[in-house]
Amino acid sequence: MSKHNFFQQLRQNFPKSLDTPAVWAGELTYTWRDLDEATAMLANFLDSLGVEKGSRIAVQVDKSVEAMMLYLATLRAGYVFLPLNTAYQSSEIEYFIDNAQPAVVVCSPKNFGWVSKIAFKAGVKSVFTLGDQRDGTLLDRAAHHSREHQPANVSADDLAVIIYTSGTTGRSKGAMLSHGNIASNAQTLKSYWGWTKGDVLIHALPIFHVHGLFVAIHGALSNGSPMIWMDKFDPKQAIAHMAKGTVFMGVPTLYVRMLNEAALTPESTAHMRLFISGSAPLLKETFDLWRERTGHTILERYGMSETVMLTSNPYAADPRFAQQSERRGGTVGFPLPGVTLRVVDDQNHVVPTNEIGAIQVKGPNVFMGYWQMPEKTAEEFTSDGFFKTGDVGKIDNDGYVTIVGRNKDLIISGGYNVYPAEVESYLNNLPGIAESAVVGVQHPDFGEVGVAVLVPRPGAALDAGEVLQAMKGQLANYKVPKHCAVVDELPRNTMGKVQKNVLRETYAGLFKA
Ligand code: MLC
Ligand code: AMP
Repeated sequence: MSKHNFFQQLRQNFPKSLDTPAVWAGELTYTWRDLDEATAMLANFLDSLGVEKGSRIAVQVDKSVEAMMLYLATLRAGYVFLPLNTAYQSSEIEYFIDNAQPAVVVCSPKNFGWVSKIAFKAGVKSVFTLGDQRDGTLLDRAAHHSREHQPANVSADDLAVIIYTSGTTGRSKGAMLSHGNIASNAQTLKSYWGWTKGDVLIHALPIFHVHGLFVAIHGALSNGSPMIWMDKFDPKQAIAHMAKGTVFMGVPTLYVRMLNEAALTPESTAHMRLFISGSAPLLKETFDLWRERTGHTILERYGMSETVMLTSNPYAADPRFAQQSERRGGTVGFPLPGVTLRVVDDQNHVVPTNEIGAIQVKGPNVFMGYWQMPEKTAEEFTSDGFFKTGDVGKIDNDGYVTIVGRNKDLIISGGYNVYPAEVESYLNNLPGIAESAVVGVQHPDFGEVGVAVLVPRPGAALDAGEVLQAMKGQLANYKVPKHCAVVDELPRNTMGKVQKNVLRETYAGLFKA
């Protein structure tokens, strides 16, 4: 019995007519049969490697339908998928491979040289390549395998995916999500967002983080809905796809970029049913402008790698909240059915309505813990089993949740998380830098970007441009600050702690539109 295998659950929702389109990707059309058979071949190939169940399959490849198939095949065969951002550079990849000890690594053909070196050094037995033009050794090898595969027997608590998230201190942590975690969230969202026959998803996001990988792909597949596949987001193309699509999911930057296009009109979006935003705060201004320009009201939701989706504005009248159906800009809506969300003070006591506190959550969607970090996992849960999100917010009289900030030192830039501590530790190791502080400031396109403030070592002449250049190629591009300032000293409070709020104020206007 493979009823808990999440791939098997998705497959049961494939349409009866398997020869109809499942994905349109440029010139290519993939049918549901293609998805079924290709994932079977890939799953059989993974099985043929003789690796143990529960082994990690680490994947750093450009976005492609085949990359999605590799994800589905990994679930199908009962292994653990470990997606890695394509922006990660060698030192970052080295850490993930050492930490996760994958059995198999799949990388882009262009990166095989350096990735395989890291992988073999860490004891990985198998490294394959997968390009975005259906090329690479993975597909060559899978081509020899059967198009039939019985999905592996797993339990709901068996590990399905590890998603690495950075931390305020120390290195990244691998959030472990089970088949049951992702299945429960997919089922909840399918009904809460009113997925319906005839829906077509415009898939515009990367597939190495939960937004593009889970929320988008699971949404379409669990409804048997086809996807229009964009290898890379392009605002003009996305708007053109709206003539055929009905559902769009994006981080706020995608909405900001589409608003810059004259083609965005009530007519060009008339076929659309739903626009969803998340991963970063959607400015009320963007929410209002979108409604003005298109007549559609964006539905904002909130989630995390550790929990998948937690809250959502209503799609339709929500009987749990006095039949409210209003999508309120600036809020992230209601806790999803099955999710318990509370706002607490420093003593862990629930605060009254409208008061600000730390957001904690519980539910079948909440992850199993951090990979091989039991102490860190224990720290992030309360004694009564709530996960501490690190986000700060409030719940109003009508039940809407608003996120007002974070008690984790985190910058969200274009939907990607940047932890200042990681960037600072890199900067502090560069020659000539005595100390550094990285803060997030408002940015018209990315929402927020990092600014680095540097203090030179005595006698050293620091060139901000050179520092930025030195970082590129060493750190994922989105982590590289968009500006470097050189100062004599950092502002500190009486305890000697750097006053990041002062720095944020100083550089607040740097990128104002
Ligand atoms: C690219 N750059 C970024 C950046 N993306 N810098 C800061 N923040 C980002 N997000 C760099 C580029 O390397 C380049 O640097 C310069 O900025 C301009 O790049 P661009 O060409 O404008 O970027 P582009 O390739 O178009 O990518 C922008 C983007 C992309 C918004 C399309 O960042 C993106 O797909 N973001 C989505 C992230 C996402 O899926 N998040 C979900 C996480 S899940 P240079 O130096 O080369 O000029 C999660 C949980 C939840 O958070 O709730 O969903
Ligand atoms: P990640 O670790 O990449 O999964 O990012 C999760 C974090 O993104 C959350 O803890 C929030 O801080 C933030 N986030 C996600 N959705 C929203 C949203 N709609 N509004 C504000 N912040 C969000």
